[in-house]
Amino acid sequence: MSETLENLSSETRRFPPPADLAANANVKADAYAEAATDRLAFWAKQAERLTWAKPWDQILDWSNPPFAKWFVGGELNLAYNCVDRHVEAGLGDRVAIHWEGEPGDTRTVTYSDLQKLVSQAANTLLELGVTAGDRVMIYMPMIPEAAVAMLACARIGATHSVVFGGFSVDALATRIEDASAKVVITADGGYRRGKPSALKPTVDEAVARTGRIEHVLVVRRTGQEVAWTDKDQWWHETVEQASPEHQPQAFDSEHPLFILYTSGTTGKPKGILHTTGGYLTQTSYTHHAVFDLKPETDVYWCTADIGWVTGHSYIVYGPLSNGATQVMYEGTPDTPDRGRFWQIVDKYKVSILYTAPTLIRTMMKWGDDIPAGYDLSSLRVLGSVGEPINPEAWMWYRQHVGRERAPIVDTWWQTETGSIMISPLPGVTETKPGSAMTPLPGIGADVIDDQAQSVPNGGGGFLVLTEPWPSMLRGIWGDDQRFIDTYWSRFEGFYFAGDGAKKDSDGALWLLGRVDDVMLVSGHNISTTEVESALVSHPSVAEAAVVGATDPTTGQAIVAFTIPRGNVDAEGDAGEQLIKDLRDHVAKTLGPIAKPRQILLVTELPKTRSGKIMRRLLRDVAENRSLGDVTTLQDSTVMDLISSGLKTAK
Ligand code: 6R9
Repeated sequence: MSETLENLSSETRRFPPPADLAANANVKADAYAEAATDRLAFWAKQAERLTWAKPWDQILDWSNPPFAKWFVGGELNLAYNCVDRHVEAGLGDRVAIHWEGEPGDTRTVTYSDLQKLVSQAANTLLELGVTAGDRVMIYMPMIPEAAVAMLACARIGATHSVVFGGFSVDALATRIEDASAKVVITADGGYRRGKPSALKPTVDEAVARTGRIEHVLVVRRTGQEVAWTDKDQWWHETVEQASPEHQPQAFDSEHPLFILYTSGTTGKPKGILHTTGGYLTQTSYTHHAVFDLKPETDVYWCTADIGWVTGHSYIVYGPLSNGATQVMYEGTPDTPDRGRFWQIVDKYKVSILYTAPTLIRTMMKWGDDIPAGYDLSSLRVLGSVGEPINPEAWMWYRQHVGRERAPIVDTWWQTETGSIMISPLPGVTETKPGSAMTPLPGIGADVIDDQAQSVPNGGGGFLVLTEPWPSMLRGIWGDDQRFIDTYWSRFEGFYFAGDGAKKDSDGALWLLGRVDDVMLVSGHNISTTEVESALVSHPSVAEAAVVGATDPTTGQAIVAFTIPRGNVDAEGDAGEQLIKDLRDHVAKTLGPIAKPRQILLVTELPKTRSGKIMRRLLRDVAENRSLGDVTTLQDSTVMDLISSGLKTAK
């Protein structure tokens, strides 16, 4: 790969923070200076937001890089920090979770309720023979019991590993094996798209295949008929009958909290390991700082699934450690209709919304009139995570959801980083549509070239993290060498994130997508993100995914898969004209080098369960290959649609 990633687009719009928010912000500009003066003292101060049973002796032990230890010698219980201490502080009646089932059934879970449920689940796990250090798999729909299960594990020191409900038998069985788990917590099913969707049969098959699992705990959610073995126990017959008294025991700051698997591009999935004290310190601080959470008045809603790291850090650990009141939604955004998200915001008066670019682009595609039909005036901070957010999607979010008032925080981070690393602060940062802006206080990040030299402003290259951070992964489960090889070997002394990025003339950071996705066209490295953003900036386009396909003349050529907006005629001649207009539009916006060789109009794009576009599969289509691994695809029929569309387009 040659020196830099091409740096094509230019964006001049600027949005200062609202004055009232800035005046009352949880975190102000001085935090940057404070952290720069003494980074470790800054993190120690944030760790004091938590309740420790035993104070630490040392803030950071980095004597054996890349294996970090934070708050060495300290002891705490995470469930106590997320639940009991709020009850002890007299906040037991505060709502922790406003749960909204897809069919419209609801539950209200207070912090007192949560304390009872988590204690009961902890007692049940202990009765099933789970002890500190054991691994427990969680394969659940988005119901409060999913959060309860995670907290119950944390409470007794068991390490949880959540697998997206809906992943295949294969995916679940491999993860059970890799983690050598002994218990699975699941449900009969959950509701998706208006129908009960079964989970238990997948667990049954995976359990039969691995032979490792001793017990399966099953929540009854849908009431579907389920097969039963002597390993199975109903949640309502065990947990709900168990004693609600459980004394939490403190664990070492470096006690393993969870393993979360990320699908590598090749080979077996990586079990990313997170531990206790540093992880909670940074999730708690970043949730407080980036979303400006005021726990007494805000209603927070993160639309992620619990099976994604975003659900771990910003539904369970961050918000609950801060005593937040939050919404949790079980289902899909278009059930019973496309206004469902806005109806929920309106109903619960959500003030902080954290969602993903894929959803924002979907909402754009559905049309402006849908959010316009709801009262969204409660919203005061909007967050984005998961992919680069295209400037036009950012603007749409600002105008149609934030109604030109609410600041947007575009938060860059990874399963591996555990918490948000690069993001605006809503009361401090003047934002630019499409930029994640700057590293948070206490975080070291840079963009470097092939030679590991920091690029000047205006340059592009590889995003790296330059200092250890409290919620950093502690390794890959069972594979230290792979941990070193994957993240710490490409550039000496830096954590390599695998993302391309550029610094603009002010030094703000723009994420350009995974470096594996970068295209090499006639000797130029072009980022998929910039071409996609140029396409999305055309008024007829809702979403676009761009890949580089082998080309005899240019090495690689740009192939774009594009979803037109809902009101656009893309049939026959109109479609041909649109394709021509779009090719010209990209050439005009970014330069002729970025003009796509081919544009295909499609109705869907292949995405992971967390909403990331799977460009690898589109590359297979564009190069006429059979498809690679599709087990992490959200909807497996999408690829058939795209392949057949491609044939008619040729
Ligand atoms: C939290 C999460 C990590 C990868 C990451 C990057 C992409 C996430 C982003 C973003 C641009 C953002 N990513 N947030 N890219 N801007 N605000 O998504 O974790 O599922 O492990 O994915 O997602 O490519 O490297 P994970």
